[in-house]
Amino acid sequence: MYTSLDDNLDKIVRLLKSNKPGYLSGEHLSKSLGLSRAAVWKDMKKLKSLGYKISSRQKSGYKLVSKTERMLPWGVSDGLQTETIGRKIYYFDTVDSTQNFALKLASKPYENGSIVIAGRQTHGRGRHERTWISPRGGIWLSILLKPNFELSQASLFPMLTSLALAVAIEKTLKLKPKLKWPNDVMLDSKKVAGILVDASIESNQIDYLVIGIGINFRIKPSIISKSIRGKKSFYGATSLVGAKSDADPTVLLQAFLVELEVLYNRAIANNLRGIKKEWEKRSDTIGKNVKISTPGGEITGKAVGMDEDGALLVSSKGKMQRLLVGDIYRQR
Ligand code: BTX
Repeated sequence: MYTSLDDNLDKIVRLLKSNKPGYLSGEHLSKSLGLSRAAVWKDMKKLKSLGYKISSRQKSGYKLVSKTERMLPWGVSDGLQTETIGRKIYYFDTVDSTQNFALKLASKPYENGSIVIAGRQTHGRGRHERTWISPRGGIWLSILLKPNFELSQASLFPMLTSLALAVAIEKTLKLKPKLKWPNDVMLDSKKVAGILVDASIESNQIDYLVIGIGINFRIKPSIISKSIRGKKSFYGATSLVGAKSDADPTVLLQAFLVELEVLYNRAIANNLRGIKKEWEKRSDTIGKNVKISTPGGEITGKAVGMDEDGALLVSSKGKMQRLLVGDIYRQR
């Protein structure tokens, strides 16, 4: 695991970057960092194994040729314009589920806003303990928040998160994703990202929330469809960018964290006006005839809108139903 507190690696990358395109001598690096030459060499080896291309020459030292695609903590925090979200970043090259690790962090102090990122997950989770396929090339992350909210506001978070992600995708990749209630981000009618919110409640207040976001950034959709074909909840997966695109996942991630913090602060200030409208504008659900599986049974009707808590309003058999949880199995 790497964290944003892994000082040496962060400092070496900064020094190499600031000296681009020249070489930095091992001696200069070891003096600036207060490390032995052998320790610098070891850290260089570590950085190379993390995907940084570093050229080393015996007489000249080290030169950064290109940065890594991995969303390492110091790369994500470099230039990140947020105050709370992402203040502390944990990165795993491989982990069972970022959600599980973030849930463990929840009991510790000073972790409000911490994020956990993984290069790949072996046991990624969707809602209701479904499997979330998380190969390399995706953005798999969890965000820990400790908001002072009432329980009834928990349903806001899938809405805020999916909206923030859609806006960030629009801004950074110039794509037009659609939102499917309650938590899917779609491209070409296929799922490109999913959101999961685990909440811990104490006496009707939210104690903490862990928001899990899975984004198929640069993956082969066939890997996903092969693994889950035939499941009722699967309606096709797609990737935001193709294998040959040079789009940088860190740019999208940073933009997303900024948008999310803006919306989160608006929710804290109870200024939700406009958010519902922004979500509905991108919605692929509103106005459609839908079939929804809910804990109370199946509902068929027309999705007419969403309320400010993120609940879906469905007109069914002459009655208006307000749904806080559910899965849409058909919409047309
Ligand atoms: P969901 O219940 O809405 O969607 C899960 C369903 O989506 C699966 O049953 C399957 O049909 C389909 N699916 C699985 N993997 C993919 C994929 N990569 N792309 C498209 N469709 C897929 C959505 O739950 C919540 C996903 C949250 C994932 C994040 S990743 C970081 C964090 N850690 C973790 O374990 N989960 C969250």
